[in-house]
Amino acid sequence: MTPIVSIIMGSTSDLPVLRKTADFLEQMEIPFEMHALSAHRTPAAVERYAVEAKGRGIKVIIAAAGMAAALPGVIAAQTTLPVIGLPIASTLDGIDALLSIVQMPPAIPTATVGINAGLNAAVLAVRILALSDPEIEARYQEYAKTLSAKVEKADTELAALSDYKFKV
Ligand code: RP5
Repeated sequence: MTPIVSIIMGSTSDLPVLRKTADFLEQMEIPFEMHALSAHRTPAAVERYAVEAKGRGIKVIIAAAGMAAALPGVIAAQTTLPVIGLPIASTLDGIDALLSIVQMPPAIPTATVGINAGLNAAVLAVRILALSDPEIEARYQEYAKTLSAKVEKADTELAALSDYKFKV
């Protein structure tokens, strides 16, 4: 199937975080691709990738990088696709990457998720896709229900351990 989400990482050392991203996209039955490209080490390949992504049918880009994380911004500068920036805690607990990704100049935004928030990057991509695809929307709604069910179950278990029960 033609991928509609593209996961790009600055280095394969970022892969452990991106596994959560890939797992959720798989769970939502979203065709995706993964590549390692670096804004600093392979700038020409990043440019080629960013310019061609939309024409290949990609609808959302998830770009992960650590340190002076230029990758999401450099891609966002060369495409009109939504780019989700995922800061990786490689050095300085990821604060360096977070600020590099989130502090984009006016008119070139990246939708930045939290440090190492691989799942959130995937969920945001799915929400964007769900806007124009009722089947993805339905699958996402089912997933969202499981989240409520989990908290309700945890709450019931907590209530069993104490006299206090929060009532709404
Ligand atoms: C960034 O530098 C990568 O995204 C990675 O988080 C970090 C370190 O890369 P490696 O030296 O592990 O390849 O560009």
